[in-house]
Amino acid sequence: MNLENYSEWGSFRDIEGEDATRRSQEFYEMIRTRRSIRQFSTKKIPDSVIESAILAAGTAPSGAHKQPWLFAVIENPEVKKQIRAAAEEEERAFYERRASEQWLNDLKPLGTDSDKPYLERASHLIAIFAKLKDEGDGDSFGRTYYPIESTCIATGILITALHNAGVGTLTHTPKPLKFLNRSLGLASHYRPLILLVAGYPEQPVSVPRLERKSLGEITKFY
Ligand code: IYR
Repeated sequence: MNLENYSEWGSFRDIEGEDATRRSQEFYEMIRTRRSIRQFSTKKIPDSVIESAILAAGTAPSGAHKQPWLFAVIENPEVKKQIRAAAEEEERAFYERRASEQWLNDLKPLGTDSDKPYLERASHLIAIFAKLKDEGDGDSFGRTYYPIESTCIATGILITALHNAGVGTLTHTPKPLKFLNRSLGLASHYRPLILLVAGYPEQPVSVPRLERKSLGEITKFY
């Protein structure tokens, strides 16, 4: 292993015993209250919260450190309106034609339909793109590696950071999402992955009754 490009990283300090346990439990207590939100108020998220959450997302590991992601932050009511119209068109096709009976059945507990008022109401939409190529010099393109995996990891951190700051999110994925490239003027090597709805939940906050799998169900220890 060639360590020529390495330098000392002072940020890692050993966290011992009880301290480690307490911190891991505190983090779990914080994140276990995250829920997908489908009723948003119109209250605005401060710019500073959006900015530091995106900086947090940008700390995700990525293939060959290419950081192959773009977070398109949308607050403009006209752009939201356009995105809502395009998303609802795809959703109507999904609910009326594309979705199988089984899929529709699986969605029943969530009570969702093609009406997506939160795409206009919520404070922000963050359209998340994976860069399938990197802009190089002039007309040439550089490569990116594992752009989709890397961007999904970054998205997880973004959702966690927003939740930690009291912001509710919904990972909305109308398919196909190509209309986002048109609405936002982005070339096709930007692959739209998720339209993240971000804002403050309408009070009192209401979410579907559901249970999370236990540790035993989601883990195998060797
Ligand atoms: N995209 C649709 C349908 C939908 C699909 C899944 I998988 C969900 O977990 C929730 C909804 C919609 O947003 O209504």
